[in-house]
Amino acid sequence: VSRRVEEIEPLLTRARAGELPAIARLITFVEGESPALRAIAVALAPFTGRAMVVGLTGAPGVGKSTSTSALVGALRAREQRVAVLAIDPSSPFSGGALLGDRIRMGEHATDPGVFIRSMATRGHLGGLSAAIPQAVRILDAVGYDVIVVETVGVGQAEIDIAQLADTTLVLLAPGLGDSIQAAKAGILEIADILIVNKADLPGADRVVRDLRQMRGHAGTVTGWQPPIVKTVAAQHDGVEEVLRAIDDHRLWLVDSGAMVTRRRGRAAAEIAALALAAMRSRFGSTDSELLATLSNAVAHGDLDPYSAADQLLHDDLAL
Ligand SMILES: Nc1nc2c(ncn2[C@@H]2O[C@H](COP(=O)(O)OP(=O)(O)OP(=O)(O)O)[C@@H](O)[C@H]2O)c(=O)[nH]1
Ligand SMILES: [Mg+2]
Repeated sequence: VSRRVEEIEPLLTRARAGELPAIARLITFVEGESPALRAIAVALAPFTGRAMVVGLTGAPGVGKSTSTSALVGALRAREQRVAVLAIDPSSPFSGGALLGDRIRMGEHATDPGVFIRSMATRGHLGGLSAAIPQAVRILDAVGYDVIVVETVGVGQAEIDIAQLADTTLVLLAPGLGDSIQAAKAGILEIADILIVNKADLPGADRVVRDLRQMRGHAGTVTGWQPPIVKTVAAQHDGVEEVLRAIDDHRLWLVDSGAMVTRRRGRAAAEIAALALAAMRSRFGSTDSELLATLSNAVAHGDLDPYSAADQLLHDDLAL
């Protein structure tokens, strides 16, 4: 490992100096599941844990990318360095999302304090749960103050984002029956901050009312009740309020000790995802000699499958 660390050291130095191509290269390593990732993780571990990770999720077209862009602008005004990971779940729902994001976040394209990257999760065992945390670690270690992770709230993705983020923003908008959808998907349970975007359209106040009702007594146990913020992201309206809500939530996280608990939970999920992926690649291949021998024994009734699995895990043959 040490030799490999030396090989990647110049790249890490450039990335930590804020050179965008070097940072992009590191993220490409994550996407390609490069063998260099191990050495990168070893070298970067001491620099992690400083960034604020903000998750942003919601139904397709609700205004996530527009909101992210507005949020980036507001954070830049505070002179914070910001990284954005837009997760493309490679589902039919996200057609054209990447091109659209490039246009909507284009205003930050020439700002050296902003890193924007779309990541596809197809091909990763465990999707978001395996790859994205590693990308977040890298962006944290190279010095971004805030990392915004945007995911479409389809299927499992929004659950993963709540696990990954310190603060999860859930976006809704009028006209899509969104609040009802949200309740069904359990989105309210993962929201630290609820945002009703497109407040310029009719029906926004009704969504706010619905949310208030559904929110009910949420937070009476934890001490954090998700605030509801109205925005018109397309006009940067309400973005300062969102930023204030994020600040408030961060203070609560630190004061209540929830930050430590959340980050420990995140680390546990990361370790489990990596361990399971390693086990799958080690034991899942049907061409292993040990597995062939054990299968033969089980098929002949010389061994039961539980004992065979134990032997496979311990990598020894004790027939
Ligand atoms: N009227 C109105 N339109 C908005 C507002 N915010 C965003 N939009 C528009 O809504 C459309 C979708 O916005 P996006 O930011 O791409 O939404 P998204 O949630 O990122 O979409 P996907 O990534 O495809 O899931 C765009 O045409 C935006 O211009 C708003 O506050 N008011
Ligand atoms: Mg988008």
